[in-house]
Amino acid sequence: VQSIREKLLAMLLENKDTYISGQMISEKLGCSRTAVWKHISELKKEGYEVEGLQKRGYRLISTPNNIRPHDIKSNLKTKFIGQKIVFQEVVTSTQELAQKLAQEGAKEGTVVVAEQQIKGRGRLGRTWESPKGSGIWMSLIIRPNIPPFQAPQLTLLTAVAIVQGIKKATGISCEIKWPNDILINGRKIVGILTEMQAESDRVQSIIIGMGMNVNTTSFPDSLKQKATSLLIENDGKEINRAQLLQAIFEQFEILYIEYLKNGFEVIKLRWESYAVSLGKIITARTLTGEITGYAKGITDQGVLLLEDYEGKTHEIYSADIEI
Ligand code: BT5
Repeated sequence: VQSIREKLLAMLLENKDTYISGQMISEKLGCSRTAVWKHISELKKEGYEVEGLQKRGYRLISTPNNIRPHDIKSNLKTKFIGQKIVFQEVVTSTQELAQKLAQEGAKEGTVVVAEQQIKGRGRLGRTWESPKGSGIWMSLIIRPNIPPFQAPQLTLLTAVAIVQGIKKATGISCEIKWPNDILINGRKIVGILTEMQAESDRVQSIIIGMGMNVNTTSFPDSLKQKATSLLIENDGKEINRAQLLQAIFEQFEILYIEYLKNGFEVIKLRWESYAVSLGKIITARTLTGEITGYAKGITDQGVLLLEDYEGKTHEIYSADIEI
């Protein structure tokens, strides 16, 4: 259910090029004109520029770069992905909060979004830099009816959704590095962290964490060589984060429904078309050691196939890849 604020924003966005009268808004929203005026004042406080003319009504001039639930949900064209958003200014990790909500029964498609993470995490206990305001730090809860061994497919599906969402919202092309990185010109722009709660034969919930450097202008020294942001790759032009999120949710939902209906095949083809690591000699660092070889492809489960110099093919379930 949309809140009044979401409905109001959706109306203003739809009528960006004209004025919409206070009378019309109050009729459509079913609230008084004073209430409309109050909601508009609230939006202005958040940084929305709204022009109000006596006889003509209201017109939206510009939107701030906020990612509050109503910023994301107004005009969001999905059925369930992102339709419930839990927003926090600061969290330890959106993964932690999402896990808690999932255990408490949160619906599929619920998203946790934060402006800042104090303890953002990567794989294997690594740190994920999540400074305030510039990025998108979020976790999505899904509940697919699949066996646990297929869960890695969801990381790959997410990567495809993000690449397509970024393209739709900004026109920028990205590449995927198996299993969980999205790169531009060889530098990391997005990291994905998939965590699962499961019984032996059935997934209960999968929490997909996504960390995206959107309007980041600079990185700590340790990341300067390996990280970049959409803003940096967009000639310094700021990206609207709410619109980017909408595009990613919409792409995710389309792919996810396709996946549940017809399996991994179509997703796999898309993934391969965006992958940088396939068909090359790469080194995979796993917990048990290092293997260098030719990256032949991925299996239907999303496992990487690496052929070493002796012609033996290894199945790599999780690793860091060096190209
Ligand atoms: C990842 O791990 O790439 C998964 C990152 C997932 C982050 C999201 S944010 C929302 C949700 N909540 C969380 O707490 N986490 C998820 P991994 O492949 O292990 O890569 C981690 C490595 O990436 C670090 O060791 C750094 O080298 C590098 N790194 C850290 N912060 C970065 C950043 N902001 N941009 C690019 N690279 C970064």
